[in-house]
Amino acid sequence: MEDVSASRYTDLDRPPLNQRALSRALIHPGGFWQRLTVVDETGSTNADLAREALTGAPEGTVLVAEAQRAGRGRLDRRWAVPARSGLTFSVLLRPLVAPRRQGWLPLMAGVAVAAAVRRLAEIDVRLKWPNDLLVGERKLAGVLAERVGEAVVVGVGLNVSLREAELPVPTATSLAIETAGRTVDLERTAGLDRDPLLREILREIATCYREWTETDGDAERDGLRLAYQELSATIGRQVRVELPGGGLLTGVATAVDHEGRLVVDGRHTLSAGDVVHVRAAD
Ligand code: BT5
Repeated sequence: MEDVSASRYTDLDRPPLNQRALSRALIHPGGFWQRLTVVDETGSTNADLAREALTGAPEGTVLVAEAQRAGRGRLDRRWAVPARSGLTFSVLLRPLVAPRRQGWLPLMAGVAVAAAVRRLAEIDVRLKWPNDLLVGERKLAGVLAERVGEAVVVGVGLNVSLREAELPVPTATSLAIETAGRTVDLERTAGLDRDPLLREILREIATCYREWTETDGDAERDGLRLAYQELSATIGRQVRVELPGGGLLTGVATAVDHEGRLVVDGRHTLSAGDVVHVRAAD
């Protein structure tokens, strides 16, 4: 993969996030978020928070990095963006929810990020199962949920100001690319400012997560399943699923079940760990 860590865009184009302002806006007594740290650079925010989870960091801890040297995707893949061109952060959750329902957690995060982005950037973002955020066929953001004992670290990478030439893969896109050509007025509301975007995303995650845990993870009862279905770019489509063992499954994605698994042709159920890739079939 091309090295995109060095960017020819200047600091002025990409102002840093303000940890104090973010903390002031998000952390209140009795609120969900407990601690928010912004670091200039790290390996991976997911790896860092996983370590903190083991030493007892509380639910509601947030770690944001302006740059990552080894951003993680699923299955040992990478997440790469130039410094300050996107949002790369992780949140620590300790869900007291029946284990069989915890498959919904990463999907819930996808719904929350999509809702916030749709609201601020006014873009038709959809979810590719399990939790990629797509605009059309191109990937705007990815979510990585990793279990650490009883805790779950949910990491989000969202492309904000990347230009075409900076995209790490041709299938990627960014808010700047998707909102280019809008009038100045729309640009202002286009959610290219990372600070309000991060606030909105974190507020949405807290709201969705609380609703979900209050129903003991029952995606049916808390409306999550419906919200997910409405945003889904996968359900109803012909898909080709690559399985880790090299197998291939084709069929129509018919639903997401009560455990967050993708149902293909009404009879095959797939959890995220059983899948390398879900593609729209040609
Ligand atoms: C994901 O994995 O999409 C989850 C990405 C999660 C990244 C966040 S950043 C903060 C936190 N800390 C971490 O270390 N990770 C999380 P996956 O579905 O496996 O997709 C990875 C694939 O997306 C790569 O193999 C590339 O093809 C592609 N990709 C890499 N960087 C991308 C980018 N910036 N935009 C779009 N696609 C990208």
